[in-house]
Amino acid sequence: MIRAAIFDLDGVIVDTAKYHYLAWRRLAGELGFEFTEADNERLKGVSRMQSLDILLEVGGFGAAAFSEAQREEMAERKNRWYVESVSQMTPAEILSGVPSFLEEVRADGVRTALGSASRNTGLILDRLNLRGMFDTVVDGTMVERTKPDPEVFLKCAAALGAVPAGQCVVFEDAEAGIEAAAAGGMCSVGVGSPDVLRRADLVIPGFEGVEWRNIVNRLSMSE
Ligand code: B16
Ligand code: MG
Repeated sequence: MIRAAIFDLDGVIVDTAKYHYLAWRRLAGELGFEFTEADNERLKGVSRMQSLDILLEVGGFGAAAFSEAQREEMAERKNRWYVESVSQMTPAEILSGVPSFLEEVRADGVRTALGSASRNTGLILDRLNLRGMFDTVVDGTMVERTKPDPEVFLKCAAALGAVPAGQCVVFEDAEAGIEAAAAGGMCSVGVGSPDVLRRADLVIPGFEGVEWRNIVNRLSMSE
């Protein structure tokens, strides 16, 4: 029986990957190299500092090329550009089918949580007017270990009233997030392509036309 549904933010509720990409690409440009959309795929679900390390590796910079202070400054510079973009977001950018899906989940008596690696989660939820749809929010400011560690999802389950992991389902667009769900003993629904989200219990392309009860039935069949 599923008692809690935990949602990732970027790539599940809203497509902020494009804003992350524009900001990382601008930083790469200032450092004198090109950062492609394919490179950007590697940053999905990964924390800000880990993303910076991947970007610097793509640019051919070795681990010792920059001091800790320089790396912090670069991550902050990127974040300022990113925040400028997401501050302009409106509820129209919520991914198709998401609001009605969340309503169905809640109407079924299932508790809802948002579990994201992003330290900008609060700002984004306010811009989208979505805070009221989640019983709890755990974000990148509240965890020590990033996905694929299950900490963020386990904290969601705890905050929802110690819901056992076996009664939680996680909706995720990143491989690291699907692994985190499995590591925490939770089942998962991948949002995106089955080729990428191979380890998910079930994969959907998005929420448009997707019914909550149908997901529950399909998950119980895959048990
Ligand atoms: P920030 P999620 C993740 O959010 C993004 O997928 C990832 O690309 C980003 O680097 C990370 O948040 C940190 O974001 O710089 O805003 O703290 O997918 O876990 O909701
Ligand atoms: Mg994501």
